[in-house]
Amino acid sequence: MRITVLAGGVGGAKYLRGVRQFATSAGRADEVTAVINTGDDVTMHGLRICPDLDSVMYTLGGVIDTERGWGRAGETWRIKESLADYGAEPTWFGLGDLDIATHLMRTQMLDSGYPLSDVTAALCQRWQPGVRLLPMTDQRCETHVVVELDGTRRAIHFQEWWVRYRAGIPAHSFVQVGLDSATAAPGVLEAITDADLVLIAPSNPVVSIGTILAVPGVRPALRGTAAPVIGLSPILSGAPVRGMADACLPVIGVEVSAEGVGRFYGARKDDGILDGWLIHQTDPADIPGVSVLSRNILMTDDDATAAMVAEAVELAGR
Ligand code: FO1
Repeated sequence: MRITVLAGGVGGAKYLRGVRQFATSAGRADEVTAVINTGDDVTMHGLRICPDLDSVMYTLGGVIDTERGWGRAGETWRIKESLADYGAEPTWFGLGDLDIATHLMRTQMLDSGYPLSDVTAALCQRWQPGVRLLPMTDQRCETHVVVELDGTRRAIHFQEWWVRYRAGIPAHSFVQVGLDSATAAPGVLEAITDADLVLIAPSNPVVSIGTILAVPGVRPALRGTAAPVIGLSPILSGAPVRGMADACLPVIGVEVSAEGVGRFYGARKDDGILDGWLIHQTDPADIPGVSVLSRNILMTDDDATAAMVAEAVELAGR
């Protein structure tokens, strides 16, 4: 089978470990393509940083810091400390020494004119993630957040809202800078239209999955593909397991629940993208036109996640 997964960072990376395990399990040799959100990307200290691509690449490469969910295991922070001694801003964003090697490689390749998809493929030569990683677009786009700060309303980068302010200042809206003029990266639309199964990872529905869906051509590809589109709810018992989906969903007026997110994605027979929706056994969800499957969806380990993928395949078969 050709399986295509739309995913963001930390939750998406964990989910992709399970998809990879399912795809390589007994008697299977599925091809997995992951389309990754790049709206979190940011330039700092002259380096282009792609948090979601790196979380997925490091996680599947076995070198992620599992406690943080981002950056490298065994990290040191000498350069960060030395930058802070120079008073170089921002000091609130943690760039590890090992991680900086990735950003230096990416930045010099981008500056030489290579598109982000080629850069990603080159970096993956080293980490061998075992799935094909595609950025959602090669064009630079960034999620900015319109916030209320010191009595004035202004836009700050998503990373500043999330890392510096811990999503603790009121957000009025998310702005996906550059997205309306972006084009899907090479292979992205084909990966959706030619898939046998499309999976929506339990990533942030607003700033990760929502951003991928906003890339021109992606939503029509999802609505037109012959493949079933099955999502895994990122909200269990009214809250995300990790991350800040509960801080983002209210900003766009979506209820923080499995049902709320499922309705936000919508049924493909209407103007949405879903055929199926896996939710946690504690959550009710009635989404007209969507087959809802209720089971334990906690990704406790790769086996548990792989079992969920098997469930999605079974649901897709029906
Ligand atoms: N998240 C934090 O909470 N604090 C950090 O200092 C931080 C640094 C960082 C550096 C590189 C990178 O790839 C990710 C980093 N993240 C950090 C995580 C990042 O903000 C989030 O993982 C994604 O943007 C949200 O999915």
